[in-house]
Amino acid sequence: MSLRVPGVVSVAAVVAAIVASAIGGYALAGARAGSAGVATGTDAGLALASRTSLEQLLATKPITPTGRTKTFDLAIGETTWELVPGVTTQAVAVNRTVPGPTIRVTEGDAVVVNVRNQLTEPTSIHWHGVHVPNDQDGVSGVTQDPIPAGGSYTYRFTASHAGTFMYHAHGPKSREQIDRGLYAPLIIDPAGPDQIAADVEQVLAIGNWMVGSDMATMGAMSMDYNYFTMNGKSYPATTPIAVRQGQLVRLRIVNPSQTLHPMHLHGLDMAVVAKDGEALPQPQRLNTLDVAPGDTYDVVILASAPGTWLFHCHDLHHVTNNGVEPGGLIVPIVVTASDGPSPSPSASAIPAASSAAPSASPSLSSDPTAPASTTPEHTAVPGMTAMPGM
Ligand SMILES: [Cu+2]
Repeated sequence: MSLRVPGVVSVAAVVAAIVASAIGGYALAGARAGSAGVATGTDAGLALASRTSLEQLLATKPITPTGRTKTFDLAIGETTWELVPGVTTQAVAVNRTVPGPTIRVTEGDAVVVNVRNQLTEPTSIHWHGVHVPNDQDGVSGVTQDPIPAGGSYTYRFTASHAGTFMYHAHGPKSREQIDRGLYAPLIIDPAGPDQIAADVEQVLAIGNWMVGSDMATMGAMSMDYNYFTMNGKSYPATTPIAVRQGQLVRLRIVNPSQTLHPMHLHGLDMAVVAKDGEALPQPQRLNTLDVAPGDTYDVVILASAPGTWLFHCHDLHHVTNNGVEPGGLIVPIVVTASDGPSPSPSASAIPAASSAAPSASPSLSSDPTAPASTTPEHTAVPGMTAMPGM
């Protein structure tokens, strides 16, 4: 555009003002996103990346195969699941637990997952965030035929990169199946040392439920959720996280549910260190983290002050059980004074994830109640995992 024509100059000035306004708005949006932990730099929203820098950012990182194969057996079927004492529902569970057993492997491992569909409807499993061969991506009707009722499918992929991921239904009934519990964390540990070296680690998988509804017949847009769970349980049945003052706590949050959950921490701050498994270039300190559908986050908390600090969703509909507060997405974090008694095991959310996990077996199991089985050095356990020293 020419600046030699006065009329054009004034138009250009108006355009410049509009652009400046738009940039301001975008910067504001960036700041909001930043508050949710997704800022990627000090001037996120303003810096223009080059094609070269973007290609570098998105390049597939080479991985070194470990030479190990980890095999898991997942049996998908209906089971009666208790969300909170006295409230049960028919869940679509993996190995009869909600969430399903955490699959935990190391970057470069060969992963084999035998899925048996014991439902009366088709399904398939998607490895959310993992870079898998296209025909292993688990999308019914696109990358594979659905696994029919009574059928089986074996997925094979390499653990592509370290991070917090998940697996969930991706068949023709994925909405209902996920809402009824067909999801689980999938954690890939780095091949090298874990730089965060937290003292305590806890996986938290969020779920929304429509209890009392006939989910098979309700409209596709129904979002009448009335129970909300962390690792399959609604408060007060959620398991508190018990730590000692001064410990560093790593939370791996996965949200396979279909709504946003602004997770707020009382009394302490969190540092967001990774989103969708990808380490953020700059960890961000905050007290409320918007966890959108499909998101995973790694956050770190320094348990600097003793007390019972709530970690809860700030969409307050989500801290109710069928409309009654308090309930739903509340997890107490119990920090014991450094000179006080050790955290009580009964109040601890930190069962040691070890090869002694019940029913875990290094061999393939035909028992549908068994958690995912794998080799002894990495055993998946149902529901929560916590690995001191991770
Ligand atoms: Cu929420």
